[in-house]
Amino acid sequence: MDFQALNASTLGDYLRTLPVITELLGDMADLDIAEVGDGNLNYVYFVSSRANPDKGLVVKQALPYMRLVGEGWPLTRHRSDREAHALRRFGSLCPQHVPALLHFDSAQSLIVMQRLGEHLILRKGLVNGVIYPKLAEHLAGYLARTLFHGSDLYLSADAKKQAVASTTNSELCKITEDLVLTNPFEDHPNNVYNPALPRGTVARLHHNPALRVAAAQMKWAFMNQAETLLHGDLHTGSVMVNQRDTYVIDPEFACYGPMGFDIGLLLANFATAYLSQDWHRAQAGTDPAPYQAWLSEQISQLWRGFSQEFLALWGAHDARSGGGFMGAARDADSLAQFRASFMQHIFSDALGFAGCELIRRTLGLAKVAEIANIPDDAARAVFDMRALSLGEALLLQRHQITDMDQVLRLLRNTRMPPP
Ligand code: SR1
Ligand code: MG
Repeated sequence: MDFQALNASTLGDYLRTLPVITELLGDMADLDIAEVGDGNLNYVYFVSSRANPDKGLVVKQALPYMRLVGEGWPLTRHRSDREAHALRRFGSLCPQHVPALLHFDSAQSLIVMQRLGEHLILRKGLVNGVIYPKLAEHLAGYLARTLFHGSDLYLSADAKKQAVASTTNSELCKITEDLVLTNPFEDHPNNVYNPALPRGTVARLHHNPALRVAAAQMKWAFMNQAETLLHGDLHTGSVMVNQRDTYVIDPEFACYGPMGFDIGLLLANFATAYLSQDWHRAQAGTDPAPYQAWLSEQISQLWRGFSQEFLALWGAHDARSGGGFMGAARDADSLAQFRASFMQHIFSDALGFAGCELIRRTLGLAKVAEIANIPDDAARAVFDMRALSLGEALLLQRHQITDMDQVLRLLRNTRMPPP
């Protein structure tokens, strides 16, 4: 069948042709189909049978353009192949944190996956001040397992090179290279920002040579450090949660890149959740401090849990394989030094990418709801300025900061930068 852009009215007939879906939903006569996507790129549907409403699934289709902008920003549908591949790969490494892929049709760029009916997008939960007891532990485990197993620390040199070649995702990488790592640092027509932001603040950032150099260094790292298979867009809108479970969704940006990228994006999005609490808790008439303390603890635990599990996977793999990356004849001191420098390298990259993410979510095209939804421009500008200030500090100080306590101090002390 030639590619067809489906919609809530035509999707049912397509699904009825698939025995696997009939088996999953049971009665296909009367389907309840609703388009629910609020992402920037694709269309997403919830589908269930009215006869068995408790059984549902999610259908995601990539159309040949970017949803946020429309046909004026064409995109190939290749991203759907990349997403299906990444769902399989990450699902095999962390089945408890990745929705099951139930059906993939490359010709229709259409993925059917497990419906997480009892889970909410993490970003929304954080805006509402909800505590998720296992969140940091789960995300740390997901990061350690996915980032370790895609790398040369685990794969054979040949398998790793094959993996790099077969996961090329140039079109979505280009979006990241432009929208995250270039345009927000220059005066560019893609940028959209709050009219209440002082022009002087924006101009100062755009004309700060040290910041421009740092952003260019992060872009270079993203484009050239093919360290592991990344999720590639791991913000809090790519995570679904409830009190028990944590799922990482939407890996269409998956590509080989620096390990610090996924960690840095998450860190930045926890930071915007933290900074915007002053607004959201004030709206709810409650004190932001306890929830900010919980968010700080998540950030600490995320890094601590990630490092511990990553190093444990590394040690266990070396022991099993009788050598590992440094070879069998390595001595304990050089191995310890290599591991420590390796973790510090991931950490500084993560801070640099977190800085880029904070700046691009403020000056670039795509926003974060916890700040963008503050309705009053002047009130929102306060939080925009804090995000910029923290982003700048993380980018510029990424090589001097050696632990997460320093990051949390910066976060706590983030104030508006001078205009
Ligand atoms: C214009 S939309 C581009 C952004 O949406 C995706 O979720 C990624 O974050 C990307 O940078
Ligand atoms: Mg997404």
